[in-house]
Amino acid sequence: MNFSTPRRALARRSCLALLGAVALGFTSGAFAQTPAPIRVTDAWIRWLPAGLPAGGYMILHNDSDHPVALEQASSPDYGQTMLHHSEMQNGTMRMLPVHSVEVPAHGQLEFKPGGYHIMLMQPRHDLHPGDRVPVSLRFSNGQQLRVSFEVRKPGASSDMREHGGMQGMPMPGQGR
Ligand SMILES: [Cu+2]
Repeated sequence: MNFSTPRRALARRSCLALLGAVALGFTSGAFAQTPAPIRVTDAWIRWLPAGLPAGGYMILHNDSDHPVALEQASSPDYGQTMLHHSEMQNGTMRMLPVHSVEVPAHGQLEFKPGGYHIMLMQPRHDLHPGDRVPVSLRFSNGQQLRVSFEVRKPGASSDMREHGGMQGMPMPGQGR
């Protein structure tokens, strides 16, 4: 009810993180130290028409003394989710799956068009610009975050160019 004091808000968040970790069956070793606080800002999904895979972008902030890696992303609105990195190879933009993405201690890492992104595939229903999509993020320190991503229309011309390059990507399961 009352979120007026920062201490109270922090305690609630820690409690939620703990519950999430217990539900997933993490060992007690994960709690030998306080889970490092990862924050997410500017979370958005690039809208594409009718069932095409969409890219999820955000900025990860690591306020802790240790590097923390994003290991998994999932969303109830999509049947399959992967972590991808876009790279230029022989003049063509290609997307490669990555197992984890490390955020440096006291640093940040941006998921953005042309770089790291969450590949959101098999949408379970029609999504439109302005919609909000919940995405769960799991980190190497056991922390879990549920983040609300805003669906946005592709705007800049660079977005469109990259999209053109994405058409030639290997489909999930074929690439490596
Ligand atoms: Cu991708």
